[in-house]
Amino acid sequence: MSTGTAAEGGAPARAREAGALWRLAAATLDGNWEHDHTVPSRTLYPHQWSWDSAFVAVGLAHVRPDRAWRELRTLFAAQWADGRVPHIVFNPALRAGSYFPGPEFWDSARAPGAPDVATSGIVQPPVHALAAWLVHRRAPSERSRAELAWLYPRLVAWQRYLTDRRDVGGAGLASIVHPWESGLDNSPAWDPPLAAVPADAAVMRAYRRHDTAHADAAHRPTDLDYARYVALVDAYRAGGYRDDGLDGRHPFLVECPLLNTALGLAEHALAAIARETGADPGPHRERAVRITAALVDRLYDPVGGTFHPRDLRTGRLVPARTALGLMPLALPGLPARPVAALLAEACSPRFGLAARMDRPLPSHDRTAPDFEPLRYWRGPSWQNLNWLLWRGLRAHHRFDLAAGLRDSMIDLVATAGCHEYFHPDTGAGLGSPAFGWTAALLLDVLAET
Ligand code: 2M8
Repeated sequence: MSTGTAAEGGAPARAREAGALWRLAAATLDGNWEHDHTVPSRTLYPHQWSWDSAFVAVGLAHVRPDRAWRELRTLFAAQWADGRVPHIVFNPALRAGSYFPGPEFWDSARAPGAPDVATSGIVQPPVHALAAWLVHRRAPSERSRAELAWLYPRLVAWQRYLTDRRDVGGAGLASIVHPWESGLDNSPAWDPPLAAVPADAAVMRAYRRHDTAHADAAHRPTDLDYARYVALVDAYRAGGYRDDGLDGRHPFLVECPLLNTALGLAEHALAAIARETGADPGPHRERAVRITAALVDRLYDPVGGTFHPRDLRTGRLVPARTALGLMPLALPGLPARPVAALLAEACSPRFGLAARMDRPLPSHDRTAPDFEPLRYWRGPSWQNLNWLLWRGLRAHHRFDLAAGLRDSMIDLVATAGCHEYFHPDTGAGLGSPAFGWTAALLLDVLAET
């Protein structure tokens, strides 16, 4: 696959292509808009997803800022009393069975502190403060300041939930209780901790998977994966989605490098939002420093030169080298050594980052035996990971590599459309064909070009 939109045709052709891509991305977001939020995909994911909405807001800021704010407001209107932002907010207008596991499975209504609307009980990476800040920065106005002021206490409560209730390891990082909380559902990073969760694939005969009706089963998590996903929700829901005492009773507890990178990025964004809304940015800056230090201390392997999840059940780092490990580069305060190591890791044959990329960035080490180019988060290229890394490269002044990654991101959509994910060798589109964050984040990189 040839990457680099500058390859043929010169500047006017490039500008024409950028214009067409812009219109495609804006039309995709319009098509996925659903009265007060954006669905990730009309077929596969017809409700509102937490981190999708944050990425989508970043894109909407370029074309429909009113909707960007609405998107975030709708999500935060479903925030739980303890501060958690649920990973799915269900659209009550949809028929039962339009997604598995649906509202009846999560049964949030019975959980203390859940909102009136039905939601899931788990979370996703907290990229919302960053999104809110970027939406405001795109076109600061009285309106955007008012939106920031509305969101600020909610975003602070969201951080508190993660840092106070989810710090199961007691070292200043949040733990995830389900692979879905990382956003990278079936990443090889979760194989060892997930293997310890007792489950039988036959359990899935009692349920109807919705995803395999809309996507190729060979591209999706297996039935055994799903049996374990279901078992983990069962366990968490049985405890009323409470977080006290998780250590003794929950079978999956992991410190994730991506979720904790987002946690640190959120404190940086909250410092900026606090400054803008008349609050004190100091505590946010201090927390960003502490989270960054805890990430390095707990999840960085100085010998291997990358970050790994820490499985709290065994106390050990999970050995797989996945794209999760590159994500701390997004933190502006990351010390020089891990920065240099992550740049080397990203530019190695494992991930192939370059100023001119000949293949897209994979979500997993392409030299690993368990690399699967077609299966979801086990190899394919995803635009949200590309975008976070792109921002990190710019934060660390690697504008050459950032430009290479940006060109690759643009090329993927130019070649295949706004697909959910892409084949890491050919760039062919995989998963849902009209996917929210792919469209949104493309707008953001095009706007910076
Ligand atoms: C995928 O996750 C959901 C469960 O939350 C699923 O597989 O059904 C992941 O790609 C996740 O990161 C994403 O937020 C969600 C909606 O796009 O789909």
